[in-house]
Amino acid sequence: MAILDEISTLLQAGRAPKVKAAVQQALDEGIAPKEILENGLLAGMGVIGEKFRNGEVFVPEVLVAARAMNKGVEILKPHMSSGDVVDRGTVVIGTVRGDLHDIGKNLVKMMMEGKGLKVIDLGVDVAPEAYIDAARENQAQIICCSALLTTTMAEMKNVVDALEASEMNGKVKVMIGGAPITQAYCDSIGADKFTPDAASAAEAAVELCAG
Ligand code: B1M
Repeated sequence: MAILDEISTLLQAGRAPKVKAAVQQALDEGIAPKEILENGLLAGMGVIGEKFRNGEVFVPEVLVAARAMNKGVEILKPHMSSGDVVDRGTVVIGTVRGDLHDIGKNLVKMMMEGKGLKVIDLGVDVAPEAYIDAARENQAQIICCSALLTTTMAEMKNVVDALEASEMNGKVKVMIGGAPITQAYCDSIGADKFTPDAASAAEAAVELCAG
């Protein structure tokens, strides 16, 4: 669809206000929010990621594209939530210490809120103790850690270890995800659950809270 290609192109150019307007236009045309996300916004981010890897664009371009992505997601967010006032549990989420990537984390948050979970968002560059303090303060059932760098994913083990050493051990589950994360890594650090994408993370979180 033309408007989805336009969203992708505008995002790649980092035109945040125009991305917002185009996302709204796509919604007005009756295109499903999930399709706008996957075939418009994420498609554009995929192109930027590929160009970044190949050295065709650099950090500033990626940054403005990421900002445009977040603005587009803001418009979609109310349309992706179930709207039902249900309380299925509380989750603490953040990107691990040393890591500033938050687009995937924000998507996970959005999907979880859409499933009726209360999400406490700690942002990026989150120290292990901060996850545990927030889980304690908010009586959360799950700590969710996102990491995009192979150099920062090791922080997830620090979160698991800090939790095990605290009085919260056994009361809170740890879920992990992000591009470099695998099931094997999850098993190796003793985290409770790995999911590869935002939708499956939200489903797993609902199951863990129910269990
Ligand atoms: Co960065 N970066 N970046 N970057 N960046 C990557 C990740 C990289 C793969 C690019 C590349 O080289 N091809 C590479 C990592 C290489 C590696 O570690 N092996 C990289 C690098 C090297 C860097 C810097 C070191 C670059 C530099 O400064 N020289 C630097 C690090 C800064 C830091 O964090 N300390 C850096 C900086 C940046 C920007 C700031 C410019 C920007 C981030 C802006 C922002 O997030 N606000 C940025 C971006 C945008 C990217 C790419 C292009 C896109 C990432 C993204 O948002 N993808 C990325 C290349 C790529 O991935 N193609 C890259 C879209 C997003 C929806 O996907 O986050 O994977 P993702 O989330 C998915 C799943 O992984 C999953 O759900 C989401 C969708 O369903 N998921 C979870 C995520 N978290 C989850 C948690 C869960 C479950 C599922 O449970 C809890």
